[in-house]
Amino acid sequence: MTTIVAKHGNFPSNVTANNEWAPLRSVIIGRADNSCFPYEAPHMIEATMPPRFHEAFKPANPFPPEIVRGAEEELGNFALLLQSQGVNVFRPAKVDWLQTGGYTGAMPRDGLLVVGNTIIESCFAWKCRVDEVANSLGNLLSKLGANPSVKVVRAPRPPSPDTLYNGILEDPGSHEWAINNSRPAFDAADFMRFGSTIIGQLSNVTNMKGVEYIQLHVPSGYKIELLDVNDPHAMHIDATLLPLRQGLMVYNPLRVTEESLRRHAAFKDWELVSYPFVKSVQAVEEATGGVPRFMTSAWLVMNVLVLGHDKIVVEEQDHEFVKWLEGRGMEVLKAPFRNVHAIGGSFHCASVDLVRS
Ligand code: ABU
Repeated sequence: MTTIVAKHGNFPSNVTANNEWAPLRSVIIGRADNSCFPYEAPHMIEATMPPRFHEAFKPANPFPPEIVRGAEEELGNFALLLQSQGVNVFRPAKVDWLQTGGYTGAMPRDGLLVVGNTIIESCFAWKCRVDEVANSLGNLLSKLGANPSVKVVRAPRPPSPDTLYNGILEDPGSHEWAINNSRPAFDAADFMRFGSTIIGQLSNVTNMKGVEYIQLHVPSGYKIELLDVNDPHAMHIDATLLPLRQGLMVYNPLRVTEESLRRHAAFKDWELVSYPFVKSVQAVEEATGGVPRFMTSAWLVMNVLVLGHDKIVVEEQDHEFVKWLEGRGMEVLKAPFRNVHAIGGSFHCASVDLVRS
């Protein structure tokens, strides 16, 4: 693949996103350069990462160079694809994550939650991610925040020493999650917009104080509701729910039930469809040329980006899902993304909607 660099977008006159499916006008697309494996206390790695790769989650361990190169090409291609669809695209700054001790700029969805005109920076649980947004997106946030119609909420620094593991390190079996509730912690990817309702989950990186912190900062009229999710390894909701359009959502049948979804008024009258093709992660890796999924499950197939007007971007190898979506009246744009998958996410993780209108 030849790399053609996407032109940086013109600064949007506003920021506004109220759902995951209205026409996408302006977006941030991540950058993979210099990505390194993130690292944390062993109990967090055990709670969230695939066992066969646990050894890799240590400081100063870059992802294999061919994967980083491939991922950067795929992200550049994704950016160009969106520009060809009339979407204004912004890219993070290039950061030497080995030198900063950080992870990546490829997964901006984890770090920024956009609700209405408000951009909320995540209070990351993982210490190696605390400066991720400042380093890769700090300039963009400053420029966006200079617009009086846009509200940017930067994250407070965590206490030093951090208290999130107090009581857990001493007795790992004593808590449901890998973190306690001693200070706000959340990854933005544990939340999804459904109009004035934000559906979220508690997870190994998101606690109740994190949920309360978001509720405090969203514009008035928005309410967070927590979904009952059956997943002890929970970390991000965007391979669990996939709204395709107003009134139609695919859900992960191993993590949520239709009954639990129906408890939320936001899904009243929605058609809720259980994802039909369950596969092992090994089968997925074989089908995509053996590129390892260091950080994710086979459910990453659901982590796609809806562009609005029933258009969607899907990995080019996900043939069954493409056919299924086309059968549902979606126009599917196929793009290669298997190397980005190795780094930790797919099209939804690798993007942040700034304007959906
Ligand atoms: N952030 C993507 C989550 C992927 C997974 O559940 O495997």
